Amino acid sequence: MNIIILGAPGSGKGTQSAQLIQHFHLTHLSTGDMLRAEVAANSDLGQQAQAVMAKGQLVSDEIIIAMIAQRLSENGALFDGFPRTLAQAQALDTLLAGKSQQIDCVIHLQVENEEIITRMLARGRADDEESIIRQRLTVYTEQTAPLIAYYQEQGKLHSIQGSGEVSAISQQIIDVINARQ
Ligand code: B4P
Repeated sequence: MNIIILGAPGSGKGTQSAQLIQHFHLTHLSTGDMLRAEVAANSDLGQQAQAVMAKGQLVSDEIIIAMIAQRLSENGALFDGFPRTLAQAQALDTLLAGKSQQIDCVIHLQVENEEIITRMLARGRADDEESIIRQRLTVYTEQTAPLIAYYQEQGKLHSIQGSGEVSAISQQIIDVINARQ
């Protein structure tokens, strides 16, 4: 089973992924976590990525797709924060088709922008400064939100209200995934 968790920055993708990988025993593939690990290791890729992330922009499709391609397994995965562009989504479809797999279900977490800003200011990660958060929300609208229609047309999209108790949101997602199996 391959599942994507899609949503604006701060919508709770990482938070919900932590619950879902335990419940469904999936491999967690978070491109944000991978990039932060590269930054922490001060690798060439990390140095490149840090500058881009600090501005609230997306790291290049080429780098991201290569990172994911290296980590795909035969057992299915939970994709967290990936894909974020149409090019990434199409590349993922091609990579999975090469393994006779496909995306089974896309969970779209919906949260109002003002709640997102409040959450992220409270989190206080390096890229959680208000002007950067607003930039990331603009990038989301322009480059990532088109994926909602992409997966809707394939009949794979499930939109879930992402505000409220974390455990109640997790349960709704689990119910949606179980209903598709
Ligand atoms: P990510 O690491 O993907 O992070 P995110 O979108 O900021 O956060 P997420 O939605 O996971 O929120 P979280 O659960 O932590 O991306 C970081 C950067 O990496 C991007 O800006 C980009 O530069 C780069 N990048 C990553 N993937 C890329 C790709 N594919 N292509 C190009 N570039 C890429 O939740 C946020 C906060 O809300 C937390 O403090 C949490 O505790 C809180 N929260 C969660 N659920 C809540 C709830 N229900 N109620 C109240 N608070 C809640």
